Amino acid sequence: MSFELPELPYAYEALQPFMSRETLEFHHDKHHQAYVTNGNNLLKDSGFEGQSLEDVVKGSFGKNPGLFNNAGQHYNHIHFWKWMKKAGGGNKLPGKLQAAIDSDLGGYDKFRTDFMAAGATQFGSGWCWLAVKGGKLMITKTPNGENPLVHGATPILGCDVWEHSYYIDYRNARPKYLEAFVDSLVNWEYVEELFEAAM
Ligand code: MN3
Repeated sequence: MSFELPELPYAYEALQPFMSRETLEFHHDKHHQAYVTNGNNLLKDSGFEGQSLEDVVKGSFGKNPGLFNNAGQHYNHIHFWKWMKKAGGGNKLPGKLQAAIDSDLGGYDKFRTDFMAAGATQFGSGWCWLAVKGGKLMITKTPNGENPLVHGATPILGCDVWEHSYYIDYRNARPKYLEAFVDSLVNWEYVEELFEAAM
């Protein structure tokens, strides 16, 4: 099995004005493609050939940093494209997910504040996450290409806070980008799908 760049699930203009065509062209066509290309080169003779992407990510963590960084970022970005949609975001969540956010995270408004704070306080490159661990929702953040999979949790929503994800549209204003992501881009139906699969 080798890594392959998936097509974006929408047109390059679909997320405007919150995320521009130019950002998606660089982020998907250049950055994600580089993780795929480098990951495939590093997969050769690594001992991880033929494993699923999730198993490569979990197995290479702490053992093969070059492969891990690229496989981790490939996994993260496959989902990142699907975590967004045109006219997404906001507080209209599917019922089961809403109930879990109420019981585990203190409700939608607190989730929104805490998720954005996790992204804003991740020092340098990384991701903020909504994940499931032990049947409960949690908010967390990770550096670089790391994700909750390597910490025994299942990511169900993640926001890329590497500068390549927001600098063209928001310059240094990471909090504004996080606000746009949560309020106007999140594909809650996909988050619910992953939530149900993780429970
Ligand atoms: Mn990225």
